[in-house]
Amino acid sequence: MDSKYKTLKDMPLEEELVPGTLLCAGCGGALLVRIFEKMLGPNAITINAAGCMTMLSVFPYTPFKSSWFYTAMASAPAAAQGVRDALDMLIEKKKVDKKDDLKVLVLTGDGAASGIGLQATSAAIHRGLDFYYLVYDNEAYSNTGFQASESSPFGSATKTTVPTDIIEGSTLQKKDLFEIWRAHRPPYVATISPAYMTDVMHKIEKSSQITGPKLFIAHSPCPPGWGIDSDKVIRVAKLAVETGIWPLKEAVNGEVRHTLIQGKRLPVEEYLKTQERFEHLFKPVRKEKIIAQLQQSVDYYWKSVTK
Ligand SMILES: Cc1ncc(C[n+]2csc(CCOP(=O)(O)OP(=O)(O)O)c2C)c(N)n1
Ligand code: SF4
Repeated sequence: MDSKYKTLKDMPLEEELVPGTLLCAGCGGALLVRIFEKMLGPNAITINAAGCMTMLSVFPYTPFKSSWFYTAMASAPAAAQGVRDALDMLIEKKKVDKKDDLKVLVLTGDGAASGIGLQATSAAIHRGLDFYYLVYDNEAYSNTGFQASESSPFGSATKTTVPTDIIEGSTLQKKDLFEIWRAHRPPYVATISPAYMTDVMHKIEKSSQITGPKLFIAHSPCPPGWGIDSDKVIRVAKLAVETGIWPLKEAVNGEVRHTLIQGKRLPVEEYLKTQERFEHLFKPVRKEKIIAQLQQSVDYYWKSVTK
C-alpha cells in the first residue's frame, strides 16, 4: 500500500486494491472458479484453502456476489462441515429461511487436495457432507513458487524437481485423485477442463441435482509455472484432452463414464512440447525413454476404457 495512507480504510475507494488483480493473466484455475461462481450463483459460500485463489479476496472484499471463507491449507473440508451444520441448525430453528440457504463449495489447489488436505476430504466424503469440491490442478504448489506437489506429473520440472544430468524432473507419479476419491463412493466425481466449458457446465448442472459430495478435478494450466504464454492456456488445455493425458469423465455412485472419447489421440509429446516444464525432455537431446514412458502410461489408461 502507498505509504501516504496508514490503513486501507484511509485509502480512497478508487485507489484501493482491486480483488482478483493479484492472479496471473490467463490463470486456468481462475477461469473455472469464475464458471463455478456463475453456475452456483450468489447463494453460495466458498471455503478456500490457502493457495493462489486466496489472492482473489482482499479483506473485506471479494470479486464475487457469493460469500467467501478462508481456511488453513489442510482444513477446508472440515470448515465446510461446520458451515453446513451451522446453516442446517439455523434453518431448523427458523433463524434462516430455507430460500436463503447457501451451497457450500470447497476450493483448493492440488497441493491441498492431494496432500495436506486429503485426510479432511476423505473424512468429509465418508460422512456424506453435502458440498461441492473444486480442485484447480496446476500440478504444483504454485502460490509459493511452483514446488512439486503430489499431483506433479512424472518427468516434469518444478522448483524442487530441477532436471539435472542424472534426474529428468519429477521421479514420482502423479497421484490419481479421481480414483482415490471414487474409492470413497461419493455420489458424484468428475474431471473437467477450461477448454471444454460446455462439459463443465453440464457436469455442474447434473451434480446440482445430487445431495452429498460433488467433487471436481480441474486441469488448470498455470502460465508462469508451466512456462507457457497466457494466451496459450486454452490451447494447452485442449491438447491435454486431445492427447488423452487428461481424460474427461465422471463417476455417478462409482460408475465411470467418459464424457469425451477421441477417435484418434494425438501423441503425448504434442502436449509436452508446449511447456517449458518439459523442455528438458527435448533439449539439448531428446529423452526418448521418459517420453515413451509418458506415452505408454496414457496408452495403458485408454486400453482399459470401454467405448
Ligand atoms: C500448513 C501450511 N504449510 C505451508 C503453507 C504455505 N503455503 C501457502 S499456499 C501454499 C501452496 C498451496 O499449494 P496448492 O494447494 O497446490 O495451491 P496453489 O498454490 O497451487 O494455488 C503453501 C505451501 C501454508 N499456508 N500452510
Ligand atoms: S501462479 Fe499459476 S495458479 Fe497461481 S494465479 Fe498464477 S497462473 Fe494461476
